[in-house]
Amino acid sequence: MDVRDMDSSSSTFTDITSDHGKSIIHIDIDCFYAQVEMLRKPELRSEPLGIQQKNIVVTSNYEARKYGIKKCMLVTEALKVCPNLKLLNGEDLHDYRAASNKIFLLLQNWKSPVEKLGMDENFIDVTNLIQEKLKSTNIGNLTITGHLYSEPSMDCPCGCHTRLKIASQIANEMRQKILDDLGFTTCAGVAHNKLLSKLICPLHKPNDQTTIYPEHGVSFMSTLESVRSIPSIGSKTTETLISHNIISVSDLQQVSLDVLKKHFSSDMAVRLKNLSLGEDNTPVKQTGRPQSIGLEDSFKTVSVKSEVEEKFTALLQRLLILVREDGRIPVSLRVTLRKKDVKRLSSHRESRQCQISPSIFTINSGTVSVTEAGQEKLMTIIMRLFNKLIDLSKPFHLTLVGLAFTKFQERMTGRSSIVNYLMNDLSVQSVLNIQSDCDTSASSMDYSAVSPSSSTTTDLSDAEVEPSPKKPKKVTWIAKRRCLSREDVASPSKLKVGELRLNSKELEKVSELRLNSRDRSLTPRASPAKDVSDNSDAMRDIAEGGNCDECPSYVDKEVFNALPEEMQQELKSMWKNPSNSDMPRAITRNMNKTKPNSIMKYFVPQK
Ligand code: DGT
Ligand code: MG
Repeated sequence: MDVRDMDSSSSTFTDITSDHGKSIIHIDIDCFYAQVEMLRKPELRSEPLGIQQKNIVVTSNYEARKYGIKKCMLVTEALKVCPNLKLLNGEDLHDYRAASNKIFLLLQNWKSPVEKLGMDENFIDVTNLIQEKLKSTNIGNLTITGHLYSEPSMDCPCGCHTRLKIASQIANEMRQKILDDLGFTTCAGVAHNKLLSKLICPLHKPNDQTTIYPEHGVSFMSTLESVRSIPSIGSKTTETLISHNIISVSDLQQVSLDVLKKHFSSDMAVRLKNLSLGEDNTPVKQTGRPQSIGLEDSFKTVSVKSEVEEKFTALLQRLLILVREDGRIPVSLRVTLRKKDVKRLSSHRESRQCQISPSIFTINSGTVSVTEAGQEKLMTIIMRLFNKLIDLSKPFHLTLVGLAFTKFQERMTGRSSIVNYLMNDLSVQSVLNIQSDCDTSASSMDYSAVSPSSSTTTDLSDAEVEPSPKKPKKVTWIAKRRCLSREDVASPSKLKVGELRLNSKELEKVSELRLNSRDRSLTPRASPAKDVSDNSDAMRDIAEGGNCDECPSYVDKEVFNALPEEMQQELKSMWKNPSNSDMPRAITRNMNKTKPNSIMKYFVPQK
């Protein structure tokens, strides 16, 4: 009997029943850290190998697993079961992260959304790719590549079996490419949703793949012994479920929705029920850059402030390497502690975060770095946040400290620069040149897209720790200049280039305006603005472009017309006089001597 039939309210708890439209692949690298080490030293392949972090073996190769080495075994225990276990220190994650990024990049080749999960797992939504392939595939000859969880009794009328067969072939191609190009063996799971693709993936490991058809979701889920095996069920939910005697996934399938609603919110109860039945409609979201970059260090106990400071100093050093690799400038810092609490069964974390000034960071030859003074400043901020979390007048015992940069300022000097939205591309370059000549600070000119914080902790209003970076204000100015008459807009004297900061929503708005404007424009466009490093080219373009009475062809006339008369006049005279081709340097020299009504005053970096 279908579990659904057991619950009279089942028809109300799911709106995703029989939606088999998607085809999702989940790929997981076999014994990931161990494979990275074995690729570096192939002689390790034939030996039992464990990767050690602190006193724990976090993973081992399959040779070691034959001896009974399990993930997260204590080193002492592991050496008991396998005395000849070769141990390598895996605390430096640099190479693992680099390998992880290569795999993620390689998977982009299939032109389908790829969502990275942790270091060695990726979801790929191949739904659209399959639609394309179906046009040229003889579906009569299709077979599953790899294993099939269970043979179907009949074909599903929606065609999902055919689609999943093609998906299994794509999964095989992907795994082969990862092996050929990067040397990693992998496992894959193929299903119509993320949940089933992830859970079915390890069924035949290592180096193999499994496909499951939608109609077997319920029976497969019922084989999972613990509700904790369901990826989105965390320790708290598990605790609550167990306390109500719901231990296995089968228990969760059979409990009524009404009972679940007594212990969870209505939405959560429905979600739990759906998951237990193998139903999941969460989309594969293309992974962008991480929303936060953080590191944690756990230990037995630390109860002295100076020791905490040492831990934070070491973490900060490592974190700054990650920031350099990432290339964005952090504008928010979070400190996390785990306090030892004998009264509570589960450990708990507390966090505080505050905004930090982007000026702490410098950019040298395109690389983000921090001076010693900057590092001291960061440590002062970290310890202030620590003081807010810990009452130092009382004894404290910590088992973990963590640091994370949680928001970033994008350095947009290329295609996405805000100035792209102000003017056409060539003139954009010239504006950037003014900036690069006038102002060497990291952020004065940059548009900052502050990514949403992934933090779930309470934000601390911490103006006293560091002044907040300015909130975006200028988008309305730009937007208005795109579509409103001059009388409608505020005085341009407020436009200081240093204030051009947009958040992503605002950027979208401006982008939309810009696209509309482009659609209307008949002017042929120059190629997109490059990262500006060569002033002379940009200025030559400006000088050569002044062949029109009103303004050069590369200037967005709509924006130009929205400028105040005085500004238009000044620009026109500048374009008429090619000798202005050395303008940026002239501006630098004369910045403090500009006439009261000079256009230059609008480009003075904000002090
Ligand atoms: P697999 O997939 O079963 O063949 O083996 P792995 O090693 O790939 O295991 P997986 O996919 O769960 O995790 C990927 C890597 O993440 C693994 O190589 C080491 C690391 N890792 C896994 N679990 C833990 C953990 O509990 N703590 C720490 N520090 N690292 C872990
Ligand atoms: Mg793995």
